[in-house]
Amino acid sequence: MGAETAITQGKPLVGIIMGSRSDWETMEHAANTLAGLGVAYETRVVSAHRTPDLLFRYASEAEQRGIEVIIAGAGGAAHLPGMTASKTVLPVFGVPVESKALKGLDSLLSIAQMPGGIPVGTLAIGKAGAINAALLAAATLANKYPKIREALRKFREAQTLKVLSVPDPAKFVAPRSVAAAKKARKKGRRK
Ligand code: RP5
Repeated sequence: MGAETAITQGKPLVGIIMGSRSDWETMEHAANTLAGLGVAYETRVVSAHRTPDLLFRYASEAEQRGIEVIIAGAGGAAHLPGMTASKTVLPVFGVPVESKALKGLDSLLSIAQMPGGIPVGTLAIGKAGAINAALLAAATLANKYPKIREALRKFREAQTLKVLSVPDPAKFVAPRSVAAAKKARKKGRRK
């Protein structure tokens, strides 16, 4: 984690919440992205339908606890981001988790179609949305924290270099997994 700063060691600035433990597979990409940028965050399961009192408490207390941006992921009837936004003036970014029945289209529309007056910044369905929610959260914080802006610039530079380093996909050799390398070594010893 190149961008480790005093901010990382401090209190969480971003609250990552999700409607169910089953959303973690998607939402961990938001957490990993923030960690890579050195932004302190917390993660919680907060369900709009199964734990509505916890949702109200989390959203209404987040600002006074020092949280500055909330990322909320949910799937299906995804009311968590919108209900969270209704109880706080902090920026809320919603991540539509891919649902089994409708592939996340239900989640996307539930999160995006907010009534005028209560905004939720809605991202793409699934992993891309989780990553981008974290990047947008960091960009929001970067207005106040120069170290986060710097970390974002470095992230972009590294991303560009990674793409430019493989101009011809036909010549790209994927790094071998540890398991595959061990297997190949064993096979070699047997000969
Ligand atoms: C939503 O229902 C959650 O956000 C999750 O995406 C979906 C399914 O939840 P589980 O039944 O897997 O707990 O509230």
